[in-house]
Amino acid sequence: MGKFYVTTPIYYVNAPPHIGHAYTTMAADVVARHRRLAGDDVFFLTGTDEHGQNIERIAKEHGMPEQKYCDMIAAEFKRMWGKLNISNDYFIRTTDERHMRAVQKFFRAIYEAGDIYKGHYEGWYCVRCERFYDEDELDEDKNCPIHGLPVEWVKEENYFFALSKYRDRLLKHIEENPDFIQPESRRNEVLSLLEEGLEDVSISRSTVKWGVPVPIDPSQTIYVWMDALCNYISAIGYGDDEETFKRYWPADLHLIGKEILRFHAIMWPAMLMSAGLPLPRRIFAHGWLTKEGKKLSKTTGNIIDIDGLVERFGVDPVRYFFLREFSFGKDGDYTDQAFITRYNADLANDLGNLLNRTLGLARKHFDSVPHPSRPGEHDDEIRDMAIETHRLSAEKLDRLAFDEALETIWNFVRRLNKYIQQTEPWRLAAEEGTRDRAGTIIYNCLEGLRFISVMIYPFMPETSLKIREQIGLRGEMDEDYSSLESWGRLKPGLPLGEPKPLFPRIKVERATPQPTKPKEEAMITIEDFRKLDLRAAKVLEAERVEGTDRLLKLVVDIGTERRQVVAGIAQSYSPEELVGKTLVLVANLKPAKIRGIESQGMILAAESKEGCAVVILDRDIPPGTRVR
Ligand code: ME8
Repeated sequence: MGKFYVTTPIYYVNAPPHIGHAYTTMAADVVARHRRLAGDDVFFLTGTDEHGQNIERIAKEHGMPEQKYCDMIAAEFKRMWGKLNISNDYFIRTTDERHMRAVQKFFRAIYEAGDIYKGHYEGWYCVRCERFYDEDELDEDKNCPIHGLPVEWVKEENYFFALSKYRDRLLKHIEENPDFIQPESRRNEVLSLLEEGLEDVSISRSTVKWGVPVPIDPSQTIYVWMDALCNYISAIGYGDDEETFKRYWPADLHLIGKEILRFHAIMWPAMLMSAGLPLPRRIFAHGWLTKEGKKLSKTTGNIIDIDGLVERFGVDPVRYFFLREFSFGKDGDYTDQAFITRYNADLANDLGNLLNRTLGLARKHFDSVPHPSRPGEHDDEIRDMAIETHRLSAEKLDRLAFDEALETIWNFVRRLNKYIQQTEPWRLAAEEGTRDRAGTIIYNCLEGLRFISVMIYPFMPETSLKIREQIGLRGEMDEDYSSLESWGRLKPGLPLGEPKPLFPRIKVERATPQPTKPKEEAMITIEDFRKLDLRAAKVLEAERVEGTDRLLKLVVDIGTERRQVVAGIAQSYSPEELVGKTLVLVANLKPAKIRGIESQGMILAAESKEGCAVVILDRDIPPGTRVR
C-alpha cells in the first residue's frame, strides 16, 4: 500500500468561503477519495491562513480581537466543508500553536543554512494578496492585477531570503521532473520566470503584529506567505512528530489556483531546498472560475451561492457540475443555465433513469437480484466496457482530468441505457421461455450499477451509497477498486432496496438558484451598519391607537429607559400577544409624531402584502442588549 498526501491552499479568513475555495477543495476531495479506493494511505489537508496585515485590518473593521475573528471565519470554512462532504483528514489553522512552532523551526533551519539576511525593502504592496508587485505588474492607477485595488508603498527593514541563489537548482529540478509543475502551460510560465532571473524576497514585516515572531528577532513577524506555506509540513508533524512527518512528506500533490503559482513553484521549493527537505512531487495549478463571463466579486454581487445551490439541488449535483463542466487546468465560466442543463441531462436523465428503469424492472419481475443464467448478445461487450471504463477513468483521475473521467463513466451509463433499449427485458420477462434471459439482462444492469457506484464514489459519495442501497448492497462503501477487476461480484438473491429517484428533474422556469444581490452602489460598510443602535426591547404595555386600525402604541423597556413607540403592526398583532415579548428597537432614530403621538424609535418587522411579522428575540435576554 502506498501513501498519498494531498493539500489545498489554506484560505484567508478575510471573508467566508466562496465557490473558488470550494472548487479547489472539492477537487482535492475527489483525489483523496480516489486514492483511498486505490488502496493508498491518504492524508488530505486543508485549512485556513489566519495571520498578516490583511486579517489584522479586517478583524479591526469588525471590532473584534483577531483570534476571535479568525475563530468565527474558520468555523464557517469547517461548516462549508461539512456541507460539501469534504473528507479532509486534518484542518490546519496557522494560529495553531503547533504550526507556529514549526514555522519558527523552519525559519531557523533556513537561517542556519546561511540564507537569511537583513536588508531594506521598498516596494508596492497589495495587502489583500499579501505580496509585493513590480511597478510594471500594476495598472496605470497602481492597482493590483488580482483585486484591482490600490497597492501601498512600503518601506521597511526586513529579513530577506536568498531566493536568487536557488535559481539554477530550481531550473534543473523542473527540467528533470516534467510532472513537477502542471499543467504544461504553468510549467512554462515558471520556467520563463526563472529564466528572467530571481530576486531575493523579504520574509518578515516590522509593522505587522498579527503573525509568528521571527525567532531571531521578536520585534518582527514572519511574512504571512512563509508562515502559510509551512502549513504543508507543520500539519504532518514537522519538528514535532518525526514519524508522521516521514510517512507523508514529501506531498504527492499541492492543488492550487493559478494566481499563487509563484509562491508554490518557486519560493516554497527554494525554501525547502535551503532547509534540506525533499520537494513536493507535484504542483497542479487549476484555472479560475467566472460567472456569466465576469469576475466573481462580492462587491458587484457576481457570486455563485454555494449554500443556495446545495440546498436547492443537493450536494452531489454541485460536486458533479464543477468537476464535469470545466477542464481543471483551464478557466471556466459558470452559468445557471449550464448547471440546469447538465443536471437534467446527465443526472436526471442518464444516471437517474438507468437506476430507475433497472430497479423498476427488477422489482416488477424478480423479488431479488436475479441469477445471470442465460448469456446473450451484448453481454460480453457490457462486461468488457465496465472493466475498461474503470481502468480509463482511474487513469484520467490520476491526471486530474476530472471532466474526462466523468465523461468516460457516463459513456458507460449511456451504454447501459442503450443495452436496455436493445434487449427489451420487459418483453422477455413476460414470457416463461425467455424469463431467465430477462433476469440475466437485469443482473448485468445491476452489476453495471455496482461498478458505477464505485467509480462515481469520489465525485458523488452520497449518490453512490444511495445506488448501492437500492441494488441490494449496504449503504456504505465497503469495496475498493480491486472489486472492479472482475465482473459478476454482485450476489444473486440479494434483496433489492426501495426505489427512490436520485435526481428529480429541474423545471426550468422554477430554477432560480441565485438570490439577487445588491449592486455595489447600494452596499453599505460595516461602519454604516454600526451607526444603527439596535436594542432588545421588552414590551411592557401595548394598546391600539384610536381612530386607526393599523397602529399600536407600545411602551418598551430598553434597559436604561422606557420608550414609547408607535408601530404599524395592528393588523397582524393584537396588543395582548405582544406584551412580555422582546422585540428589536432602532433606538437612535430621531423621534417622530405619528397621529399626534410621539414615537421614540422603530420596531423591526418584515412586511409583505399578507401582513407583517415583527422580529422577536427567541430567548430571554436582558432589555437593552445590543443587537448586531
Ligand atoms: O491565496 N476560481 O488564499 P485565498 C477558482 N491564503 N479558484 C479560486 C477562485 C476562483 N475565482 N478564487 C479563489 C490564498 N480560488 C492564500 C493561500 S497557501 C499556502 C496560502 C481558490 O483565500 C484557488 O484555489 O485567496 C486559489 O488559489 C485560492 O482559492 C486562494 O484562496
